[in-house]
Amino acid sequence: MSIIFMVIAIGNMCGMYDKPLQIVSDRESKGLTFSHSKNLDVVDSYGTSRHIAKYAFPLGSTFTLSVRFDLLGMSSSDKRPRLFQSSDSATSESVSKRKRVPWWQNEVIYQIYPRSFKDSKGLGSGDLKGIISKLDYLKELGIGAIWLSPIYTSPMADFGYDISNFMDIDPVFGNMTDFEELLGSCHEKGLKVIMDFVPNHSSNEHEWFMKSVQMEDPYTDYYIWSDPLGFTEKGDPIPPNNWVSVFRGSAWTWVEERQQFYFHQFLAKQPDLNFRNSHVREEMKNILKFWLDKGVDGFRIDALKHLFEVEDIYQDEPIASDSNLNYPFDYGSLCHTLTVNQPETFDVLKEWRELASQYTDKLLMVEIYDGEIEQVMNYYGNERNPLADFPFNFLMIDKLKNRTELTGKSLKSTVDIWMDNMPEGKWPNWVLGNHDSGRMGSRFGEDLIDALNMLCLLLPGTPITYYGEEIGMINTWISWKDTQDPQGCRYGPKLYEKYSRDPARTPMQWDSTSCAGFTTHTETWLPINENYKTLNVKAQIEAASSHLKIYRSLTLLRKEEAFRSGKLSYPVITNDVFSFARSVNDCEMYLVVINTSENNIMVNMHKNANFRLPDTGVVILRSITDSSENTVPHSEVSLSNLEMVGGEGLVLSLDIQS
Ligand SMILES: [Ca+2]
Repeated sequence: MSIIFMVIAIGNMCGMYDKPLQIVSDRESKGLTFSHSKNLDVVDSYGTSRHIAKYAFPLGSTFTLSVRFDLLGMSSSDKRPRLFQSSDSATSESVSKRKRVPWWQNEVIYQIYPRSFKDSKGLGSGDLKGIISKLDYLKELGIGAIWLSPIYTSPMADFGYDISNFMDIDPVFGNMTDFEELLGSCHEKGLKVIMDFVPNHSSNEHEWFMKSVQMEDPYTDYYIWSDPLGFTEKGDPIPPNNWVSVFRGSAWTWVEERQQFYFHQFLAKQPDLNFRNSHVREEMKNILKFWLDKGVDGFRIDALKHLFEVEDIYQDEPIASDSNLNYPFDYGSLCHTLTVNQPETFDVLKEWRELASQYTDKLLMVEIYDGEIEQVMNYYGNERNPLADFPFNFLMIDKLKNRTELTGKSLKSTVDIWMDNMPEGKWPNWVLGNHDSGRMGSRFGEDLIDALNMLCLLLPGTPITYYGEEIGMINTWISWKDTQDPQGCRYGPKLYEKYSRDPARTPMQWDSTSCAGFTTHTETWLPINENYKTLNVKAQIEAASSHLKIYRSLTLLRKEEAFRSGKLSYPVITNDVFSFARSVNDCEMYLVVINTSENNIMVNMHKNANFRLPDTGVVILRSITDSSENTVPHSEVSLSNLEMVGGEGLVLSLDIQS
């Protein structure tokens, strides 16, 4: 007798295998792995018959699978085939036993730089309607949330990080109706929406600042104003201290009208708000409440460590010992002891946490670039005093600057720094690129793109993917004439290339038509990378294998319980090899192996191993650079002789029970 049922129902069917059984599924693959302690006959959609104990379902493709197994004569311990399903259905036993976790621990967060994602109006720069038109793409990608870089009303001196109205949408991106449509459409599709929140400063064109200049109450002290220390012989006012702006030059700008300086950690067009003023604190809470009440799912809090400066501003910061830096201009020429990570910052973050806690499951992630890991970890808070859900983990950007610095050993120590310092009970995250850093393919090498996405999506924690990294977009060279980024502009034509963030902000490459399908206009706000004719979404959907297909497979694969909650271990770490394993229930293990070198190598996972691995594994995914017959997905490979091309990543499924 045969029973036919959908694979999805397996979790509830355990215990019914007292008769010969056939499984037939024509359901689109969710990346399942089937395994059993006895060999079974499996016929896949290609008509290939296999007599095996393990079968990795093809990822991201439609298939028909038939499995026949005769349970008569099996011992009772054999009677439960282990079928690991990756559907987000709650039918699986292991999923139902797991304690409820907030959505952001299960999902991939995808950062959209709205100006560069998709233009719906034919103006050459992206907008909200453009994002709405690509939601199906995002859903199919398998991400769970979008984080939008700022879309608020802004004079765009720092591309939206200079906000003149925190509660409205800039016309460049659309209007509030468009935003509400975007939010509603995302929620209909099961996608969360995270807003950028930029509390440290406003635009100098914000009405608060204009009223503050006029000393109009209650705005007089909304910003950080200071009398001059004195005047030079020429009659120029002298700033109260030596503090330098992140974007170079004095952090103080003189206002004739008020006969005072105001302080700005960033551009002069971005005056710092005075968080010692209770009205300012209330205003910022009202802004958060405004967006939470609209239904947004969380915030990415910008430049938080800059929120407070010491109260007594008549103190200089010490000069750094690095003589390569140009004092008094470069930000790095000072040790920032008085202007970052001040204790009051944590009090304000706590207020925001308490506000967010009045809603359900709202995510607070904070941007903290800091060389001292303890400082970064402070933003998690602790059990008694929870603060951010996580500060961004920028270690793979800060610690590993290029291919030479990226080795198996350095990757391991970089992962360890986060995992070892993270407070008890907190949740990790992984960032490999963003709007402030170069594209990962350009920093480390294009051969590593798939491997780096494997790393980011399969380590325990929340992955944050910058738009375009799923197709392996690389930095675009931008001429001085085309440079837009204020950080690049302030360093001038000779130095701008070192500092400009434009190369990683160019338009998304959708297809090979004119302007990469990004806009119908003939020009774009930043040039499109010339490689768009071959490197684009459409080409990668149509290709037999592509970065995009690997990425989609990874978002499916990480729904497996082993990746959601499994243990993390490192079987082999050498200069050339970074490997990690994720396992659950002591029976199924996934192994991720990355060849960090540029050379083809043979890896023996049994040599210098930290624990015993089985003899073989089944290939689930491999980098698109590998075309060897031996590592074709679904094939069984010897763990003593893993052939890997330069920069390759491999994901294997192992049966560790036998
Ligand atoms: Ca500040």
